[in-house]
Amino acid sequence: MINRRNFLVTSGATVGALALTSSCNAADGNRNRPVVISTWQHGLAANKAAWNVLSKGGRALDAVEAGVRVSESDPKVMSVGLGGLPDRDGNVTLDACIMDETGDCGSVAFLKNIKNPISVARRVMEKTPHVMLVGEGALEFALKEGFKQEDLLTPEARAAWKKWKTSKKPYKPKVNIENHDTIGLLAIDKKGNLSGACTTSGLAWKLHGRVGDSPIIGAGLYVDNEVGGAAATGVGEAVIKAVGSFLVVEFMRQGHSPADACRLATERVIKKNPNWRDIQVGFIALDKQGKFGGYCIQHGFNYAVLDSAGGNRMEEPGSRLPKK
Ligand code: SD4
Repeated sequence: MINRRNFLVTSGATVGALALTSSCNAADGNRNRPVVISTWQHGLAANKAAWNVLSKGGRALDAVEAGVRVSESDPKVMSVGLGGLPDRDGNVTLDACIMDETGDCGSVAFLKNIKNPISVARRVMEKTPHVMLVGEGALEFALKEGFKQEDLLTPEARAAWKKWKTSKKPYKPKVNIENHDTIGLLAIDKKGNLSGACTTSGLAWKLHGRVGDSPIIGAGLYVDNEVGGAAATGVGEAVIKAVGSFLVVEFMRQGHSPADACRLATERVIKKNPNWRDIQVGFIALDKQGKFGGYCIQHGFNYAVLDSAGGNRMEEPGSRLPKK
């Protein structure tokens, strides 16, 4: 079960307002909706934007897109969109995917110079017969769709890259508090429909051309409206090997709670990655009843939840390794 160490960040008044705008809440039996849940501290701001859509009776798909666009557009979030840390050659390359309640999905990978790859992923889903576009083709498509090109390498990200280059430190894909991270965001709307979005600049100092789990349906994100949704954060290579988010959903289908499903999927990641003690992988999950949970390898991963019962707050999931 999740460790409910809640860090309430909304004021009591805000929580009250949230309660008023929601037609269902955790108190009415086992149905909690709407709910939005997202990875890491920057999820708090994303949740708010998603809640603006959900509280008005909007569709989960619109909510997840609106939510993660906040992190993508924030230059201070150095692992997503504008301001994302570059690869080892100084290129910011972005990965994102989105999935709706019908099982439809869209994805972009290795996309340069477009601040909101999640919206390009949605267009791929809605306007093409394909699921995934990458690199130059994805950029060409985005430009045809009216997206604007911009330089995503902020002075702060450039300085961090220069510092890493001059330090000549060996590359180590460590992902935890010190490298704030991919946003995966899941939502259930008032109608009980689920959607999810995942977007990232990937691991800092990666090889040029490297794509992680985040744009891969089933790895970084999976949604099945009959069961629930899941999203992953951490070292993408490890998540891909276990098809992590799909696995979480399948464990929920078998009757496991969201937190337990995340724990079981983390165990599978551990089994498939002998280096697991040196990396972080974390999952979040949200089921059809609006129950949520998470689990990770290393202590230090947290996620943001917003529902009418508890407001917008951080939750700390269980971890396989204890706090150091
Ligand atoms: C990746 N999963 O590209 C992403 C990295 C990340 O939080 O930042 N995860 O592998």
